[in-house]
Amino acid sequence: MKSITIKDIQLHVVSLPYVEPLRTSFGVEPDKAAVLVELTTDTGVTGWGEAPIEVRPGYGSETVITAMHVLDEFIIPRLNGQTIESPFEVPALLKSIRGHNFAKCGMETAVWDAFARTNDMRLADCFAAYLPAGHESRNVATVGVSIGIQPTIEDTVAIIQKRLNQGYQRIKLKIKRGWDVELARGIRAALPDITLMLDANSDYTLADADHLAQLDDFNLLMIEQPLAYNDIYEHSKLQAQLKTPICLDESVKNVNDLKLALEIGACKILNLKPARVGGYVESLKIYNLCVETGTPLWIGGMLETGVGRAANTAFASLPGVTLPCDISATDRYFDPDITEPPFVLGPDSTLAVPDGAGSGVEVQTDRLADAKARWQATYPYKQSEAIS
Ligand code: OSB
Ligand code: MG
Repeated sequence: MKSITIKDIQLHVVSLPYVEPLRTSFGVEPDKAAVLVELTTDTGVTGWGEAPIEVRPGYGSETVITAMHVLDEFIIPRLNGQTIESPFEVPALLKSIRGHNFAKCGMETAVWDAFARTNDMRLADCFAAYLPAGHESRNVATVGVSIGIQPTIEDTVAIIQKRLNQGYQRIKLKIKRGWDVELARGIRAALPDITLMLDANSDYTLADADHLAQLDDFNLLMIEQPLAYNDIYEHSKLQAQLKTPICLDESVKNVNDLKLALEIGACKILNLKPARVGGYVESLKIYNLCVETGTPLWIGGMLETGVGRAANTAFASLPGVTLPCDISATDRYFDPDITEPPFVLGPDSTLAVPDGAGSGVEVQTDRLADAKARWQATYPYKQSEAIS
């Protein structure tokens, strides 16, 4: 494969209005925020990446401002001017920077995109080139939809019905303390046969084990991240008391976290968010571990713009991703998104991998400018004032 030499890296902070915000156990953000990384090579090829950051340190510890700081002052200087033979060199170049996985993922994704475009390959085929034979892209990703906390069970049934009518075949509901067992009972009474899972975003403690065990009655595909965002140990104690498989999200930050979790029985399924683990190089290591251990794997989402969604869809098209992913069609998130073409839900709850080289989507300059202006206008220096 042809190497790339990085000539320039630009950052863009954007804000987009959500078609429908997502309320989780830790709150709701009214707008989508992201830091986009635009990389240009010495041959004039452009690659894009997204750090799908949030304004507050709610899901992870990073925020828009920490990502800007670390990208600008530490990550970009280590990559600018470098000649890269393979995207696998990026984590090594960033080794002296600890943490900040979302920021690193934004940078690494831009490298992958520029690398794939330089080699006139789709990103999906570029990922597969670093996997054992037989792991070629299926050209589609099987997806579901994540539904936020609603005011009532009736409202929840109505929105699930709308998503089923649109063609989504796997429903994930956000839960929190006090909004769990009765919710599951109500949904199962109305919709006994749907493929249903719950995501707690770390709202419970091990003392809630008996309460959570009541969820075993509702034929759930899995329960995602019931306990602390930084815990693996107590999840193993909880899994021993539940029939419902636990899926880890927040607490798996690298391949070794997953090795530990599997060895002690802390989860049976993994939600892999490439941003959470620092990018697609670490994601490929995790993918291989899941294949070797027979661990069901799916790709999670952070309500990405089209930039992050395209890269995640490419990864989700690999055959070792065995369960439906949290990557929904563009119209579930933004109208319009900043990239073209949009992702449209296809047959059997799938999104197609675009045909074009790299991520296969193109950032629209006018919409990027609007989204940057929106960030400037919406968020004052003290960003918490804008969301509290
Ligand atoms: O826990 O999976 C989560 C969004 C923001 C923060 C955390 C989570 C989510 C999602 C979004 O569930 C899924 C999507 O991108 O559609
Ligand atoms: Mg989750």
